Amino acid sequence: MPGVRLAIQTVCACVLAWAGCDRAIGAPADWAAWTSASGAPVNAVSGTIASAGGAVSVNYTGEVFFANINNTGPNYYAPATPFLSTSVPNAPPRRDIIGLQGGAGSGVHRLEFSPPVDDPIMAIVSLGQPSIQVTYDFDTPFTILSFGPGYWGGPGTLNNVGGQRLTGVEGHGTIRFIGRVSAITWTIPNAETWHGFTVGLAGPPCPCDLNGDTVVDDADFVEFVQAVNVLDCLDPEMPARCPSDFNGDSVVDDRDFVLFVGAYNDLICPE
Ligand SMILES: [Ca+2]
Ligand SMILES: [Ca+2]
Ligand SMILES: [Ca+2]
Repeated sequence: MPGVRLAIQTVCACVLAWAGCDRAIGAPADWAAWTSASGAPVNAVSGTIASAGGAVSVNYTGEVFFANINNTGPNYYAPATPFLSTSVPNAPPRRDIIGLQGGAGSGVHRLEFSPPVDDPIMAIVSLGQPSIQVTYDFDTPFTILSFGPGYWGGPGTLNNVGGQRLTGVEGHGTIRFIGRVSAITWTIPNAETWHGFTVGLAGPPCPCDLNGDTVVDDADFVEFVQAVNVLDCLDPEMPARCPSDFNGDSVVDDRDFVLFVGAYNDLICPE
């Protein structure tokens, strides 16, 4: 449908000019729901990540300063900015967080995923303080996706200092572990009160390819328009998991269209 493509591209150009946006983003990440805590004091927290590939059980064991589960407590993921990147367009939507102190004697902190997962992500709140740098010494390689000032202010810095070590100076942000993992462990050599985390799975890198043929073209646009007409992700008419909601706000509207046209202009999905 070359005529249709031309028409869409014309619209795209206008929307992109208006939005100042020329890059597609990843699909929304699926963040964990932490639902139970055990031990006195608490030393184990468990939950679930509802992902496109099915539910993943996630269990944390080790030192716990506090655990906010079942979406209770302050929203330490606000502002969302430090957690957002082209790979992760949405901050954790629940308030669930596992708070740590670390330090000598805090032992091994351990996360287990069942079944194993590829490239899990971790949102971190307040690693260190402006005058105290804190290190997470992981057994798994990672990359930093985003960081910046957050709930507890700044500077908000996260640094990958090599040796699978992450340092934070009042660091808020998101990191991604590399590879398939069933468990991640880390130690925290120096104590600080406090820093916390949750985990999740990033969405696919080419979310606008709704039919999965590695290009974003008119066939995807047809599916997208159908989703726009339904609008609400909770509407039973909407395809399961609402794949056209690219920004994860539970509706399919103009904001998603802006993201779609960026990917449509690119045509070929990133590797
Ligand atoms: Ca802190
Ligand atoms: Ca496609
Ligand atoms: Ca949306």
